[in-house]
Amino acid sequence: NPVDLSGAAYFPAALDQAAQSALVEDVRAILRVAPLVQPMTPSGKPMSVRMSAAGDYGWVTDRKGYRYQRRHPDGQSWPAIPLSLSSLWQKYSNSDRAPQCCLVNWYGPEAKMGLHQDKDEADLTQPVLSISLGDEARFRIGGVNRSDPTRSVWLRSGDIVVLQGPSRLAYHGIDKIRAGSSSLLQSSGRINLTLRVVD
Ligand code: MD3
Ligand code: FE
Repeated sequence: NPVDLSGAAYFPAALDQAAQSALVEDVRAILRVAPLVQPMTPSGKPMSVRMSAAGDYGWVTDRKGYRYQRRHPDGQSWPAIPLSLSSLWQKYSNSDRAPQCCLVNWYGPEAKMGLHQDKDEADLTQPVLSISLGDEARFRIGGVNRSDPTRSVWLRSGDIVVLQGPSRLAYHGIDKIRAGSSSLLQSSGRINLTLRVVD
């Protein structure tokens, strides 16, 4: 059962090694259809995290702005969300909806993600489910105001976090990756998967 993490439900070590390896294979299959891209913020700065997605929608950002869209930047539809991931949504999310997006974030050793809120989804009462795979990452979560105090936790491979309730609008980010802390992936790096209801 979960640990309270600033209102989020944190399930450390929810996935065993076999489940983690199976998810990595599912991610590799997604990436064969929808390769990782280095997103550009609207201001023209490249993000250090590379991204792809599965499902009806992917989240993209470029000089035109950030948004959910039904196609990869290369033009193809996103691949379907694998059953392994929709099953985890069923088990952990407490949502009555099906996930419409599985965002794939890939972190190299130097990648990070600044403090931000997720509010591009139409219904912010729907949860977001996060799965961490590979190297450990220092995750920071605060409150609904950028200036609220934050706390940090190292997310490890196999951890699941369900963001719902007040935590759904909390500021959060990834400060750093502990490169080489996991041998799950072929190289050092981290994958974060987030399942979302978009519209
Ligand atoms: C708190 N991803 O994709 S996962 C993101 O590790 C994102 O890649 C981070 O922030 C990552 O938007 C953090 C944990 C997480 C995901 C979604 C949230 C925390 C959240 C949405 C609302 C509040
Ligand atoms: Fe986020």
